[in-house]
Amino acid sequence: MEKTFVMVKPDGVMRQLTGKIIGYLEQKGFKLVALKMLILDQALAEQHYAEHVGKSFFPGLVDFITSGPVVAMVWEGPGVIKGVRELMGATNPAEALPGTIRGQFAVAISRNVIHGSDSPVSAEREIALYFKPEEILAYTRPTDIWLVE
Ligand code: IDP
Ligand code: MG
Repeated sequence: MEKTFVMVKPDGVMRQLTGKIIGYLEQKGFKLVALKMLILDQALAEQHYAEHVGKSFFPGLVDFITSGPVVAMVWEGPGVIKGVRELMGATNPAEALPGTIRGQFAVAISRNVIHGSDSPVSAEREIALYFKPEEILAYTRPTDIWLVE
């Protein structure tokens, strides 16, 4: 089954939005299969955001993402990679549609509360950055028969 990497960023944790964000993905029907709380060090932050090295916002982004705890997760479900991106809303919360996580909970691009992998290649890379294979759980929910054909 398709998997993606999702992270509640330090602003989301500090603003006590973790439960709401997890609840939002749970209500949709996606399955939480791995979760940990951690504070990123410089090296992990630079690896996580490797594609943005050299951009003007990169130093600020690394400072921010290492500034407090994050909640790192793996979510599973049909179309979960694109599905989570759509539920997150646009990168800039000013452009995120009402009803999306960023549309509801954020106003600034540098404080947009959630990260989600943007492609299958990113998902695989990001999951491996944060989780060992044995930390990703396989289980059946009683609701699976009502959610997945
Ligand atoms: P994404 O999080 O929607 O995938 P990316 O383009 O991958 O967006 O950028 C990673 C993160 O870097 C964004 O979530 C945002 O927090 C931050 N960011 C992106 N563009 C800017 C910018 O122009 N100024 C400040 N921060 C930015
Ligand atoms: Mg991105």
